[in-house]
Amino acid sequence: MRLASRLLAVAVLAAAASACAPGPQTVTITIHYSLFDLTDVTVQAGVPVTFVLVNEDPIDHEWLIGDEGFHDKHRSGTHAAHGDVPTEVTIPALATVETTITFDEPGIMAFICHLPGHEAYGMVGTVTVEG
Ligand SMILES: [Cu+2]
Repeated sequence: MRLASRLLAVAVLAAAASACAPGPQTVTITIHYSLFDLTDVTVQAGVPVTFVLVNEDPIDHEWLIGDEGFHDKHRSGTHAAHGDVPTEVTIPALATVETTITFDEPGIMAFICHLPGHEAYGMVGTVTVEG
């Protein structure tokens, strides 16, 4: 299952990269035992990317994506839950949540679960946005 979703994400990215005009991109990230199965994602700038976040754990997790300043703020944040902003998502236990983001600029963003202890445990990944 985890390998299958990883292969699917790679296939989707490969298809998007080979197309003349970049089409919509979908990236599936599965959370299992408090770890993301994909931690190194590459997408194209200026193209909407739908992240399908699958939480296989019996506890909630977060998926917050941004630069260093964004994460510094959230490490000390007191938000109980997220959901109004596409870059700040709470994935309830055993749920799947989709969020669509268009990255305007090339660069590297981190996605992190900021629930207490989860980042230190390893719930961290990066999205490389290519121009
Ligand atoms: Cu978590």
